[in-house]
Amino acid sequence: MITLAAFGPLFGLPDPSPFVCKTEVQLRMADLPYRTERRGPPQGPKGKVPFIDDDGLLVGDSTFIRDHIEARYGIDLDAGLTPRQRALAWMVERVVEDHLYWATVYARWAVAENFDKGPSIFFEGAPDAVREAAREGMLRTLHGQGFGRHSLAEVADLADRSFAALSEILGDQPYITGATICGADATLFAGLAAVLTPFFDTPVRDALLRHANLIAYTQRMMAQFYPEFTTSGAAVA
Ligand SMILES: N[C@@H](CCC(=O)N[C@@H](CS)C(=O)NCC(=O)O)C(=O)O
Repeated sequence: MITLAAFGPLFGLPDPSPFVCKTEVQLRMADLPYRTERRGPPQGPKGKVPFIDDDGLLVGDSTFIRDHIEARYGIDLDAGLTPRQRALAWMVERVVEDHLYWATVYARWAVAENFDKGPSIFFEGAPDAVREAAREGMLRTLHGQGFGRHSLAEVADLADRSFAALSEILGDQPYITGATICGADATLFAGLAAVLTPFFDTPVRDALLRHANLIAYTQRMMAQFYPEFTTSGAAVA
């Protein structure tokens, strides 16, 4: 049985980490039995979550977890896609994980009121100094990545360009590459849901709210993969 290290439902989301959420959706797409367990980044092979424990084998990083489950269980989450659609799917993943993710991190960690009601929860019970050091560490990471050098409005502007591009690509298709669901739909859904949660009121979210097809897509995916979450009263918009 696969165990997925996760934080658990938080911030109005199935998981506060879009990478965990992506992996969970891919496990559900693959129809593989799994359970989640609260294990923190330091316990993982890459020092991050998600990671899985598959009968004693630890695999870290959502992309390598996908590789592992596809190879070990004979699954292709991109089955039916043309080479061009597969290429597009990879590009979509890169925009979501290497661009939009950092706008999400900025909105949660760099905006003081969002940090106080959001990520600071991870350090509940710890001394204030630990919480502050973690926040400063993330701000340094954002500075290194680049977004930390921008204002919130500039970050929202950059995010908006990615939302506009994704909205254009999605159009009125059910899934990002067309009629057939693929692995990148898990990534896109998780990345959009992380922004769309009403728990954090940010200009990045406001930018996403301008794209009705992305909102409808996120809600459809939530209903498809987390019916229990949708009916528990949580919402993504
Ligand atoms: N490339 C990784 C990214 C995972 C990631 O950034 N996870 C964050 C949570 S959203 C984490 O564990 N951060 C803890 C840390 O960096 O110490 C993946 O695809 O799994």
